Amino acid sequence: MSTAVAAVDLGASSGRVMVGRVEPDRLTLAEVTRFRNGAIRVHDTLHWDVLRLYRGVLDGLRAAGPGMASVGIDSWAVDYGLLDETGALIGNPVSHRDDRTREIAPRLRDAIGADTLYETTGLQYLPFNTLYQLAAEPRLARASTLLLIPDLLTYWLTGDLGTEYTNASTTQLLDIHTGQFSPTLLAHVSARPSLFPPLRQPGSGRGDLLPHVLAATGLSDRLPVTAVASHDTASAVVGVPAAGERFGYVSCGTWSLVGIELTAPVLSAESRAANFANEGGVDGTVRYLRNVMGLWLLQECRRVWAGVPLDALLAEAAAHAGFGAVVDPDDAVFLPPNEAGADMPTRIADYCARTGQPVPRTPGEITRCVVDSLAAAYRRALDDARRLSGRDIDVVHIVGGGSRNALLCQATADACGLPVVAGPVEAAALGNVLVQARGIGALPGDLPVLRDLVRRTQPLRRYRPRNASAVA
Ligand code: LFR
Repeated sequence: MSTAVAAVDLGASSGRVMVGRVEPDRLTLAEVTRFRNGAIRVHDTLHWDVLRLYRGVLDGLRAAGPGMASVGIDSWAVDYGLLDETGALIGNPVSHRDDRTREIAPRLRDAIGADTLYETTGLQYLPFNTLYQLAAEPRLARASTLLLIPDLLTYWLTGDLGTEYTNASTTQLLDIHTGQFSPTLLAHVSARPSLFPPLRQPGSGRGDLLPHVLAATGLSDRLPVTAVASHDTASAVVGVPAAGERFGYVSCGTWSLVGIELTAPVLSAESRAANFANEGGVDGTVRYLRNVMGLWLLQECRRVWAGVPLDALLAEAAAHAGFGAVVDPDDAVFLPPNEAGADMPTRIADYCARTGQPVPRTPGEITRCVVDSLAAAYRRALDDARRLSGRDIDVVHIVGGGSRNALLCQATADACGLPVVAGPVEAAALGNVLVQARGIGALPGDLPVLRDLVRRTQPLRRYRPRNASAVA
């Protein structure tokens, strides 16, 4: 018998609601709605339009129709909404690309001590981690409750106040040794210990849709929300179709999250220096990874080159093999959106000029530069992960939207000198579906079993390395 669940997967550039159908030997996914997302600048602040996202979720549940056994929500990490004591949202959530933490983040890191912070949380330094956002948060004194984005939407759907664990692990406020919020770190940002509602584990129930939500979605039966790995990257890692343990992954969307899966964190000084994060995964796993700026670079360029189709860009880029210029995609100059200053093509050209490289000018040249830069950054991250953890890998899995980009997949295989398996595109939604299905008892199995189902049922493409890397 097949079980159908609705997976809500929210990304920085789009949100979608998908219906997943699960049987012991079948796993299908159908998109029922897709809606645009993007940060909106109002005066000096970049906001998320979270009510619009909520509407997208309600429309999606209506389109999914009756017959769903459960709903699960995942989204990008670290960003949050604040509730006052009546449960009302205080203002719109602020995007992590807002520059409000630029000065306070390094100051707070140094005040706490970068080594203490790493030993306590195991997280990489990213100036937008929730810890730093709270240090820059003028609304905090008025707030009773903080909810990460999927938890905020869950609260609106069912009334449940909780903090899902995998997403909580990205806040840099969770103590990796106790698995609980660190009172000391909360005190550093003057946050009350009660600010975060209780932790929820992936697979646990989060209540049923409220009566007015059922009415708004045209549904009549009881419909439970199930906690998934609500950090989209954690869901995507569940959806990696790997066999065994010796694999690296690139969860490739707006961000690229590059790493390996471990059973215990790596908290060494070398690991901190390499800026690796030990994020929480399902079933006690550790997502040992580094953030690479990802397709954001190309997405921002494409907003400037409006109208040039991606296929045409990639074909032009392919013709520029050996163009030669690479940027460090993680340089802070690439983090903000175009609106904040120079547009992305200009920032990339300036970087190449500043570093004495050939300067890419045309969209094709710039696209080539971005693809090669990402492949080189993936190689560096995977080399570091192997070295720092002692875990070797035989294959790189690229999942998410970027797995469709054949030029990037081949460049990654070439740069890493390893075979690349590309797909599934919707790894996060599949991970979301699988954890829900398991949570409601419709699918037995541990992570390898879930991944085996993905591997047997989803279309995948393989790329062989062509020559041991010419890319630095
Ligand atoms: C990917 C992601 C990354 C996180 C970034 C910001 O969508 O969730 O894992 O570092 O967005 O939240």
